[in-house]
Amino acid sequence: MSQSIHVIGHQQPDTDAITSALAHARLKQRQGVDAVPARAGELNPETEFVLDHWDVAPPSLLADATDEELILVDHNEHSQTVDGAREAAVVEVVDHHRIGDVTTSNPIRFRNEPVGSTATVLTGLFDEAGEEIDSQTAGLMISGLLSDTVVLRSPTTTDRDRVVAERLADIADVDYEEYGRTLLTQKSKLGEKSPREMVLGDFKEFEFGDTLVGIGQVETVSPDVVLDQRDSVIDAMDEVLDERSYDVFVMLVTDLLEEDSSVFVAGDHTETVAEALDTTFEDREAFLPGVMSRKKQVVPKLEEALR
Ligand SMILES: [Mn+2]
Repeated sequence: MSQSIHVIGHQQPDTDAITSALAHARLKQRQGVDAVPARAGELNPETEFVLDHWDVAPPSLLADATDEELILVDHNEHSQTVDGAREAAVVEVVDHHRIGDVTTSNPIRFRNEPVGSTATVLTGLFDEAGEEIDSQTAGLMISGLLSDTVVLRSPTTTDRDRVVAERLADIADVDYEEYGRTLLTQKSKLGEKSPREMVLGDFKEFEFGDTLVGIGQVETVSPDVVLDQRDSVIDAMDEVLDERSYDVFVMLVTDLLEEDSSVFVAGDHTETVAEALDTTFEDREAFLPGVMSRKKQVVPKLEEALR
């Protein structure tokens, strides 16, 4: 095949998915690989801010990956890949999530590490390749790292993330606390979003055995903007659950300053979800003290309970 390899993150891309596609494509290009960054969906306001800030053009949209060659970053399960990925050849994976169901016909490079962001993993790949990280690339990667770890506050944050953050901030010449606070504000721009857009903004789909599960998350410094319209948000969840035939739909509203979450539920398994998350739903809403991470504090518990 003579076509370019697409480096692409998950659907409903977040900042780490986009900046990792950009940074890893740069690394591959320096190694002589014909790789181009791509995206599987629209940019969120935080990511738009990041690309604007670092003066980087957004990756182009790949609407259908059929017959393409793909490097997956920031995900490795089919329920989250670009459309057509089942008919594509996955030639490499760089990720920091649970191992999903992507299979290949040939051996590939598969790099997965339990750290706070794909950017952290990628920094290691630059080092191993002996490639220098320029300040713009460091700016992209520190953005993914700070966004995913909620400025190193999320329980997903590891010591390595802290070391890498210091180093990338140094190369990019930013104060990461200050820059991180700006990112949080951008992430919280919910004002102009409809309930449906809130529900689908940062959204992931999982297959736990035969159970199809959607888990959305809004991370914000002003959770009341969402909680005040809870009835419309839950209506939007019911609508999406119907359209996509989910068995369970859970949505976290994470308060980035208080470091806790409220959760809404839709579907048939409220009792199971309540038990898994060690909470009680009242009128389809519950409170999860200390919960900030979908990946670490919610997905494993739901998987165990629903599979
Ligand atoms: Mn990530």
